[in-house]
Amino acid sequence: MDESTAEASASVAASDSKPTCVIVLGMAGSGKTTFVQRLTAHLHAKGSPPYVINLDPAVSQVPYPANVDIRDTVKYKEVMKQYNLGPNGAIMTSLNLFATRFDQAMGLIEKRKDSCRFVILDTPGQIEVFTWSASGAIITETLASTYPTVVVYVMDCARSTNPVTFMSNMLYACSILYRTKLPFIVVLNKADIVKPTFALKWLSDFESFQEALEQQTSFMTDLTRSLSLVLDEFYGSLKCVAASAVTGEGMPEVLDAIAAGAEQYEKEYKPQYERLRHEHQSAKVAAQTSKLGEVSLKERPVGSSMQSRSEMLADERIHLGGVEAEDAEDERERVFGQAEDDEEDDTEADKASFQRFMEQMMGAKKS
Ligand SMILES: Nc1nc2c(ncn2[C@@H]2O[C@H](COP(=O)(O)OP(=O)(O)OP(=O)(O)O)[C@@H](O)[C@H]2O)c(=O)[nH]1
Ligand SMILES: [Mg+2]
Repeated sequence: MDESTAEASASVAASDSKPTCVIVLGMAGSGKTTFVQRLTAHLHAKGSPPYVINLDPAVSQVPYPANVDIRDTVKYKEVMKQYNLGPNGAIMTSLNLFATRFDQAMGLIEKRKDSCRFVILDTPGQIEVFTWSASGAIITETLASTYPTVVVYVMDCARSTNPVTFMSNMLYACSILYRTKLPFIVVLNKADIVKPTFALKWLSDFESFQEALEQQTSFMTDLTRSLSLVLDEFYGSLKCVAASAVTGEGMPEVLDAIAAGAEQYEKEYKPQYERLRHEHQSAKVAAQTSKLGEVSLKERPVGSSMQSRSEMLADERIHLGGVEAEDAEDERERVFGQAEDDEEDDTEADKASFQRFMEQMMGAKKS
C-alpha cells in the first residue's frame, strides 16, 4: 500500500471526533515498547501526536513521551514488598491497583479527545498479566465502551520461523481475539531481521504450512498439524502487516490497518460495547439508589448545602501522580490557600517530555 492511501486512511480515523484507542499486546520481547515508540514518532512527524499510556509497571525506561505512566501511580517494587509477591504477581497486582483508578485516566483522555486522534497503550511484557487478568478486561472494556478500540498484536517474526513456535504465537493471538472481541491486527515485527513472507504464506496457504511441518521431527508436530486445521478459519479474519519497529518500515500500513479496524469497530463491535456500557450505568444507578435508601435525611442550615470552592476544586483534581505528588499538592494548597493551575502544569510537562523525546529520536537518526 502506498503512502497516500495510508495517509487517506489515517485522515478517515482523524475525521471522527473520537480518538481511536490502540492496545498493543504481544509476547515478552516481541517489540511492543519499541513499536509504541516508533508509531508515536511516526504520528508526531505527521503532525498528529498521540496520547500515550504506559501500563508496564516494571519497565525501567520508557522510550516515548508517556502522557500517563502507571509507574507514577504504583511502585511495583513496593507492591512486591508490601504484598510479599514475586515479580509477576507484583506486576499483576500493580495493574489491578491501577485499574481501580482507570476512570481518572479516562477523564484525562476525555480532556484531550479533541486534540489527539490516537490513544496508544503499551502493556506489560508478560502477556497473560493483561489478557488473563480482571484489570486487563476492565481497561479494555472501559476503553471500548467509550472509544473505537483496536488490538495490535506484535509478533516477533525472527523468533517465529519455526512452524511450532509460529503456531504457539498464533494460538495466543487467537485466544486474545476471542477474549477481547475487538478488531485485531497482527504486526509481523522485526521485518528488518527476517522478511515475514514465510508467515504470510503460512497464513494464506495451509499446504505450505503443512510442508514446513513435515520437515520437523518434534513430538509437537502432530498436535501442531491438528491445531493448524482448527486455526485455518481464524486466519481468514486476521489482518496482518509486516513492519519493523526499529527501521519504521510498514508504519503507514499499520496506520491504515488501524483506521480500517476503527471502521470495523463502528460497524460490528460498537453495539455490543454500548449494551455493556448501559448495563454498567444501570448497575451503578441501582447501587446508588440502594445506598440512598440506607441514608437517613438530615437537614442542614440554609446556605451550607453548597460545597465550598475548595471542596469543589478538590473533587475536580485528578491525582495520577502517586501518593507523594498528592501529598505535595495538598501541602501547596494548604500553604498558598488555592489550587494551582493543573492544565498549565500538564502542558509544560508535555512540552518538556516531547522535547526530550524528539532529541532522543534525532540522536537515534544521526547515529
Ligand atoms: N531488529 C529489530 N529489533 C527490534 C524490533 N523491535 C524491537 N526490537 C528489539 O527487541 C528487543 C525487545 O524490544 P521491546 O520493545 O523492549 O519489547 P517488548 O515487547 O516491549 O518487551 P517486554 O515489554 O519486556 O515484553 C529490544 O532489544 C528491541 O530493540 C525490530 O523491529 N527490529
Ligand atoms: Mg515493553
